[in-house]
Amino acid sequence: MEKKYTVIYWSGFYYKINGKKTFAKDNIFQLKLKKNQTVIFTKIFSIKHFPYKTDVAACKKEAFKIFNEAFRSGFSVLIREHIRSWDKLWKKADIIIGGTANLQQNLRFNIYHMLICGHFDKGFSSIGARTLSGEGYRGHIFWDAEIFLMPFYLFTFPRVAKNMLLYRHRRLQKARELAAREMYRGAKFAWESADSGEEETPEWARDIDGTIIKIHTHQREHHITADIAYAVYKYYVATADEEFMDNYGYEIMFDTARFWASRLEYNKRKKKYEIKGIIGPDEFHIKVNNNVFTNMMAKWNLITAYKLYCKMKKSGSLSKNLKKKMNLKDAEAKQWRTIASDILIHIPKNKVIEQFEGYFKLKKVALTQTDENGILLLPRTIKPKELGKTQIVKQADVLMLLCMLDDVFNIKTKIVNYNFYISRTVHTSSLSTPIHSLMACEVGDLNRAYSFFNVSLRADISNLYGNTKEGVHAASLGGTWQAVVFGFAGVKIKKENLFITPRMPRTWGKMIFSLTWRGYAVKLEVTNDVIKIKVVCSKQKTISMGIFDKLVCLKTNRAYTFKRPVAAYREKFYSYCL
Ligand code: IFM
Repeated sequence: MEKKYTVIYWSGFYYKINGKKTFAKDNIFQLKLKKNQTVIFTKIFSIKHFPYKTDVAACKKEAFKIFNEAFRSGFSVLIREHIRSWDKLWKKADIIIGGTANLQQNLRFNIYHMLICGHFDKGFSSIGARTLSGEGYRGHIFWDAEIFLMPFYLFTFPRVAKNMLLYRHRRLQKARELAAREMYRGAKFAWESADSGEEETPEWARDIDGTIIKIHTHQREHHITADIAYAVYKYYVATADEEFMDNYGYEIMFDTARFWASRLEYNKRKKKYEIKGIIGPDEFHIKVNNNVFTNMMAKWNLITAYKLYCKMKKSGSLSKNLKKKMNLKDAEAKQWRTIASDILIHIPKNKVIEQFEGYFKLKKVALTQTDENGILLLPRTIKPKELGKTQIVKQADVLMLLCMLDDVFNIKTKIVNYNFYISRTVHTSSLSTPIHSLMACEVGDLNRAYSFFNVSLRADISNLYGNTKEGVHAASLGGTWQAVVFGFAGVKIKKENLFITPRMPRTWGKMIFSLTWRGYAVKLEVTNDVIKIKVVCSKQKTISMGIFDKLVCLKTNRAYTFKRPVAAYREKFYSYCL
């Protein structure tokens, strides 16, 4: 294997007797001590990595400087700094819920795990499906990172969110190679990615019953490419970081659109573009045609790229460099729009959306048993390899779409689809319950929203999937946060404004939390009836916010209190509550 990094480790010991500090020259200590005398040993170490083949002597010197400063300053100074740093992190990330102590503790367990796995390393790394807490999935990075975890960072530490996207940008060239390898254009991101961005999905893995099966996700689960573009756009909306877009974001948006334009096949008979032989988020059904999630996300990717292209052109900010680098012409961008409007997508208004072509014809299995958390159980009579022939769904797929492209669908469509798919979904992936909790909030089924949330919240602290020893489930950490903030607190981005309309379980009383939005710190204290809000910023400004579904103008650094306006709505709302 190619060597890529130099890792330098420095460590040192000192001990204290009667307050006198002695730096150890060796690991063997010979001390003359009196009876009951106390000796305090302290070991301090530091680890730093450098690119391989850089001047090792210089690296050693640099690493030593960092270590030596820490070593000389002593443990008490280091621990004080450590506590101060943690205080700062919690100030931004904590969510205080007036529920039970247990709930608060479990939620902090989730947040803590996200705090320890976020990076600021300019895209050197991102976050694996089991973080660094275990060896599950070999540390590989999936869509879990951008779609499930990233929102937490985006609204607390946007630099980490940026880092995750830089990780993808640094591997864009590899993604182009992956596309070209399959005769596509643009960039196709690896389903499982690691250091180089190469496709790392193993050929074989264990199925849910423990049998070894062939894996197809790397060949067919293409939606990750649109998911990454989606995350880039969300980052842009929430931060307005033009510099990021100019240097990295637009390139990802355009290269992914280019991929979809080549991936979609034109069906002359149907006069439509389609995507065949795909795996959607529901991995029980492999090699399906026109999975609505994938088709819609491809369409979203193409249209958004087209709109951004036009916006840049109009404002004159489309850099010659980028155009030249990508050999991008107006005709190509127009073609994205044309293809997008002709993709085969059947979304009947207020009716159930078929997950993929032929799904409705599959065997309907009545799922009657639940576990102690209310999660539907797979009937023992069905073997994993037969699942593809049934309507049983592994994890949110159509509902994932309704959640991600929230503003495209009306509430009736959401309710109908929610009711249809919850009776068919067995949540064998930890990615499923948080999305169901969110969707249950959205359609007013607060009872189930709470049950799904409770499973997501306790996925690892209660080892609900039986495999926490392989590491915590990163997507579940981020998904739980989304269920709390986007679900129960009702935070939403609508037409580029931040809205908040809480719908919390009554036992929670109130929620206190902060969000970072376009450089502002938004401090919130909410109950179902009252929102207290203060937008903190170093400058005096006015910003628009959606409060209880109504857009209002707020002055920065001023505290506001809003009451839920319509009493009738309040009663209706409470009838849903726990
Ligand atoms: O990314 C997920 C996928 O959606 C379901 N199987 C596990 C992967 C890693 O968490």
